[in-house]
Amino acid sequence: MPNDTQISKFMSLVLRHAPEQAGLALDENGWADLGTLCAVIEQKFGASPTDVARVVADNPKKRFAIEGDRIRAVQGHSVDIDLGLAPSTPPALLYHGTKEDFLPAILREGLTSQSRQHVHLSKDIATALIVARRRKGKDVILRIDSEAMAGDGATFFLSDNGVWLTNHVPPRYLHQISERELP
Ligand code: HQG
Repeated sequence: MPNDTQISKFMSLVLRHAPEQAGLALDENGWADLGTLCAVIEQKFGASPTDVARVVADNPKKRFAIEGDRIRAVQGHSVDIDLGLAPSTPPALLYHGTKEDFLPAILREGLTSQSRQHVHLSKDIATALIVARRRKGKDVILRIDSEAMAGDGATFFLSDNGVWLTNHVPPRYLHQISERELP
């Protein structure tokens, strides 16, 4: 029985960062041929197209979308693609989970997209904490005054799986949430 997590991680790798590792070509909106991907996954993991469909449907973060004979990751890319998302008005406040080690640089430069195409922001503190906990070290949660940012002309996008995306969050919109305010 193929391991769904391994398949999902491989799909994230090739659909977000390194399509060439599966012999895939992404179009300008990030779509890849589903049949080609399934053939590679069958060879690598012994998993069938039905298994791939299950990984997509059951993915806890709904990371992938299938449309007809094509598939893409709904966010998180480092390769230069355009998700084609329409700008969206964010809630008044958004959150970003990170680590204490990154804080001096973040407070100096703001949140920058690093290797990804966008800065990723969460709709609530609980989600931001999950993002922060992916890495070792002391968690830091930043609150973003997204209403003021949008008012000043910044553009926000909402990915198909509920992640808020923007290009850069300047330091003046950031506020560190104190430990006693954390759940
Ligand atoms: C930090 C997962 C220094 C930033 C999650 C973060 C998310 C800075 C790291 C998605 C900085 C980048 C994205 C600056 C930002 N100086 N460090 N100026 N600005 N950083 O992985 O937000 O499971 O690219 O705080 O759930 O951690 O992949 O971004 O710690 O939605 O679907 O640089 O990845 O989703 O790390 O996570 P990442 P992220 P998936």
